[in-house]
Amino acid sequence: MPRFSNKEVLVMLKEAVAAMEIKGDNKFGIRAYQNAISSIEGLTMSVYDLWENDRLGEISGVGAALVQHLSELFKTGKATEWENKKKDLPDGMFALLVLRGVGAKTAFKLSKEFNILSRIDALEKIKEAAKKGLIQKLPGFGPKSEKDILDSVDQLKKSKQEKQRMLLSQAEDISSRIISYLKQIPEVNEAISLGSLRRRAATVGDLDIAVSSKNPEKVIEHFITYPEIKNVESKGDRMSTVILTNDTQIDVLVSDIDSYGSLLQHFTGSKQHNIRLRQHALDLGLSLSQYGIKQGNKLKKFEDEKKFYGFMGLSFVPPELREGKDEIELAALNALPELVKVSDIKGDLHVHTTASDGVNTLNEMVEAAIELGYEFIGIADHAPSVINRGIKEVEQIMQKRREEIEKINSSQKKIKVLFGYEVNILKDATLAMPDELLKKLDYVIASIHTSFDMPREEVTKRTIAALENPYVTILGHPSGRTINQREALDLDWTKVFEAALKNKKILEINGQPSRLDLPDHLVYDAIKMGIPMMIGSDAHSVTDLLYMKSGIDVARRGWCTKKEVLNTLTYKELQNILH
Ligand code: DGT
Ligand code: CA
Ligand code: CA
Ligand code: ZN
Repeated sequence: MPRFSNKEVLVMLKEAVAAMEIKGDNKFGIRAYQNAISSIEGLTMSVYDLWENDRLGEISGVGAALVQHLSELFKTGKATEWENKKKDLPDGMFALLVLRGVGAKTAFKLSKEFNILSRIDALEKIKEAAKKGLIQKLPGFGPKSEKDILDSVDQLKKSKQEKQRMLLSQAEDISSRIISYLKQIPEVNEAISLGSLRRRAATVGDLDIAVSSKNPEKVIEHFITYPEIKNVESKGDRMSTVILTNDTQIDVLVSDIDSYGSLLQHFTGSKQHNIRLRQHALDLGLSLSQYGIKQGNKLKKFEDEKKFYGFMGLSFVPPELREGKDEIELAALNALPELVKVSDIKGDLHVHTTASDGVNTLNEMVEAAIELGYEFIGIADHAPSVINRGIKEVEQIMQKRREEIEKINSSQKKIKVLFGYEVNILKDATLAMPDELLKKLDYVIASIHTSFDMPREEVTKRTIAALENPYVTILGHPSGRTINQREALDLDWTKVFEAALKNKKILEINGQPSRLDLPDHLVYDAIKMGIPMMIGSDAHSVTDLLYMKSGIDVARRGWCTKKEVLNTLTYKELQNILH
């Protein structure tokens, strides 16, 4: 069975709801499905994973019946109940639900009117009808709704055509497999990834791999026999481009050992950085290439990059900074920032456990944090729902949790455990937990997990309201994006940053590979204004704690030094800042 993604599950649930609406099903039945949808939309874990761990029942809003449907879906590939609901309705209508402004009733009406029976040509047919101006003639429709439908079809097409960029983490997996393959032959001296991967960009288009060798031809011959290759696009003495079976493009570049440094510099980019560097070289009467630096007719070769930069009077520019800002001017003054690094991190403040949607217990997460050498670990489970359980019960849960944490803190000296929650910023801009409970915590991460699609002004106000709450410490994954899946919230960042500064709040750099949020260019802007960052792994398991490294990548691309990052502080220093 395929592993269904949350997104796929959501599409199926939404189609079932649409069918129920058309058939005029019972309101409570529909409500149950809608609750499940909004709760799955806010989940940070995969529903499929939860099923594998027999924990579907723990998703709030997902009752016994839905647990059974989901289990059937994951086991057999289909959920009979949902299929039955859609029986007797034209299949084509469900393909229309993805269009902006098209709900169940509209989709049904359009599919009847234009005889759209199958999913396959549904969008083509509706586009045709819109182009002919037939939609605006229907009762209840007008020129505006017709244009919306047309635009929305075009947008969908475009986003499907655009080749998706890989997540940095995926690119890294592929590149490390290729590099270990390359290193199987003794002719490979060194091999590393260049381009956007080396610059640690959040997404990567193609992979660029550099090799140093005394025998470049042998390296190329070896490379093109890599088993995952679908097609060899080009093959030269020192260069080859291939496409893998998963459609990833790989450029391999081989150089002699004595000019490897120049090759690294040249193909690490970015293009903008290289353009500026070339200008800097020209000003010195030099010209640059992947083979070295030319002064008149004389070519000087460089074994390593540091010497390459040094020859032009520049200090080494870390790859994360090579984006064409003012890194070259600063390198000339030896004034580049000393970027934060993994070993500066003294703890993690965004960690989930089995108390919410994590897969490891409090004790397991604490043990793992000790292994990592952390001084502190902040447990920030999703806060228990006050609406479902009532204040009294939530208070008891918190009391019990506090005792568990105290017990760990008093029984050993290696690590301090902090008690926080990740609290939802609701659609109406209030927090999902009242102040009287928030103030009992060591700190609070406030995050948006639902209703992402809000107009700019409204979602900005919603975010600022959270920043103005005196008990909120950190704004979690502030942009709300998930890469390749969900756009960032349409926030007015200047206003958000001003509010963070004024209220002395901290912004998270969330290290989950598909979030990487705050995005790097916004980190750069925020720290310029003096707003501190907290790098959180958002771990939902022991191994996820390593997402700290991905967060560090983002921080470095945002020019963060140690002093801008909260969790480089010692536990003592941190205590003064938290509640
Ligand atoms: P990507 O692949 O879209 O994620 O971004 P990059 O930065 O890896 O871009 P890519 O793969 O086109 O090129 C790698 C680096 O090589 C790029 O940052 C600049 C450098 N470079 C230098 N000369 C050339 C050239 O002639 N063609 C290309 N494509 N890149 C060059
Ligand atoms: Ca590339
Ligand atoms: Ca390339
Ligand atoms: Zn979250």
